[in-house]
Amino acid sequence: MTYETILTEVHGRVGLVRLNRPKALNALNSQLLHELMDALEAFDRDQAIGAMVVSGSEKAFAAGADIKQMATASAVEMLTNDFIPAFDRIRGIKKPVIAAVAGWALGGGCELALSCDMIVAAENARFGQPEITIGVIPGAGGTQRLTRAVGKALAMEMVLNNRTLSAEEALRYGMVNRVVPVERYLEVALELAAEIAARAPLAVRLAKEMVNQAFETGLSDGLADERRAFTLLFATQDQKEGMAAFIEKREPRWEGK
Ligand code: DAK
Repeated sequence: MTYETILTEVHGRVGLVRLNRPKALNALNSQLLHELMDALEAFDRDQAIGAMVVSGSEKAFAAGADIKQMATASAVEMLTNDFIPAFDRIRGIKKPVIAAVAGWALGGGCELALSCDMIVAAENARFGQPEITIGVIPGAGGTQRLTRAVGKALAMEMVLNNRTLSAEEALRYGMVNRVVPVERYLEVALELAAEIAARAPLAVRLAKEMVNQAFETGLSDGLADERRAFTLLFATQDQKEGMAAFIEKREPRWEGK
């Protein structure tokens, strides 16, 4: 498929998607969201890919949903258009997705980063939920994922009063994994993704699923699911290989089987 609003690249076992609407600071319109999700799903199906990175430009990861596209929409149109389903598709991705964020990550852009599994932030990254300034509230997780990530006090300030977070603040509050100079943020995100992509694929898949499960269920159910996932991995060749390699003092060779 040819894309108009994103660029895709493959770096070893890592699939990279760059948001590419520079004139609109990568504002998320329906086309971009669809192309992004299509590309991520294609990488997810590809056995040669073990992890993915989503990035924007040095100026903007994404400055939110496209206000020009939304401005005249009716409530029914917002409810029934394909924007919500497109956004939800990222939850179905099985392989790890790392957001490499430089510049603005606002509104839907902040929510997109929070929908990824990890965030590598450039020093100039700026996170915020400015929807209140245009008369609405976040619609893709800004009141839910953000609150889980940074806690109630700060989430309230961000959502109710457009408080933005610097990269360092986002690190301090546990919202991002690391902060690096802007010249290196993409490289660092790709390195992190490559390290994860080199690990046992089935264990990585279940590990991601189980960490995400911690946000969905109570502790007892979560622990029970974790135990089942743990036990299931003893049915894989990779578990035998991983433990044999440890005992034989050699590197494991993962098959994803
Ligand atoms: N939408 C459309 N165009 C945008 C945009 C946006 N969100 N952000 C920037 N642009 C465009 C500007 O209009 C401008 O275009 P031209 O005027 O040159 O044609 C160009 O990008 C450059 O922007 P600026 O000239 O404003 O650049 P500055 O460096 O001066 O300012 C800024 C950068 C990021 C501070 C500023 O552009 C800004 O405040 N942008 C808007 C940020 C914002 O309010 N974002 C939240 C949007 S609401 C949903 C799920 C999620 C959502 C909705 C529904 N469902 C599941 C239903 C999400 C909603 C949102 O994200």
